[in-house]
Amino acid sequence: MQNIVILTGAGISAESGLKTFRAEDGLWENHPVEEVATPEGFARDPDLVQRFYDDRRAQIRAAKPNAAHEALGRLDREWGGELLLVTQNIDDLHERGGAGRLLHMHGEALSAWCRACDARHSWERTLRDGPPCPACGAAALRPDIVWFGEMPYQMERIFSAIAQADLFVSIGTSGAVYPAAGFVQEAARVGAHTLELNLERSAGSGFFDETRLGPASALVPQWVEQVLAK
Ligand code: BV8
Repeated sequence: MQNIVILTGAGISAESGLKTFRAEDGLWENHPVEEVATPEGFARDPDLVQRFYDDRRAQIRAAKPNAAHEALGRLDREWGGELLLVTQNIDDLHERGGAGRLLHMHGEALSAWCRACDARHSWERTLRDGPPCPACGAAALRPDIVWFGEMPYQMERIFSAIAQADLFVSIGTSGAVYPAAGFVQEAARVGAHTLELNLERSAGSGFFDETRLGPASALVPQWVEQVLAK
């Protein structure tokens, strides 16, 4: 077993204190998704959306990677085969957990995107006060986030990694949002073994060869130990 593709969702950062989306006190509870995570919502009320992501950016900066992030960092350092960690999360806890072979398919909270000159800038401050773009000076910065109806990032790289995968592992995701929710079927189609690590069964559980239920901070270090022991 050489080539591994891992998909993560909000559940892997829950134990770092970052809200998930669909839990009862989830992110979508207090902010209707169409208001804060669509280009239409941004056009309608940019201040509401900028404040939503400014708050999340501050929460992310205050958060710390947990044992699940750390274990994936270790796997990345010690795994001699191909490895691609695809996250739906906009936080940087995978990077701070030591992962390098990583991509954010739905964007990053700590990045700002200029709609005037298309430049992207790492961004730790707020955007609500309309700061000028460091490259072109225009007050046209938006969160560098993939909103609903927008094309996720690096889809070719993701599909070519899945096409070579021997093992596909999904961690902390409800399988409710596409195209991410469809990756397991693609992995199964190319003959990869598919494993789900999640607190509860997800919408996609039926597509996995194996599902292990429990908190990521316990399941992920256990699984990484197992894989590296082989
Ligand atoms: C697109 C960034 C078109 C913003 C996000 C096919 C069928 C139906 C609908 C569609 C379809 N194809 C496209 C659509 C439309 C839409 C979609 O899927 N809608 C859904 C609602 C039905 N998809 C899109 O719009 C996508 N774009 O398709 O573009 C296109 C195509 C070609 C060309 C041009 C355009 C873009 C979707 C991306 C939107 N942006 N995030 C932000 O973060 O604010 S999505 C966002 O929601 C997350 O990134 C993530 O993807 C999703 C949330 O899911 P999870 O991360 O799984 O979180 P959730 O809370 O749901 O679940 C947490 C899980 O963790 C639970 O299972 C829980 O049990 C578990 N858990 C909790 N604690 C723990 C734990 N597990 C372990 N340990 C714990 N401690």
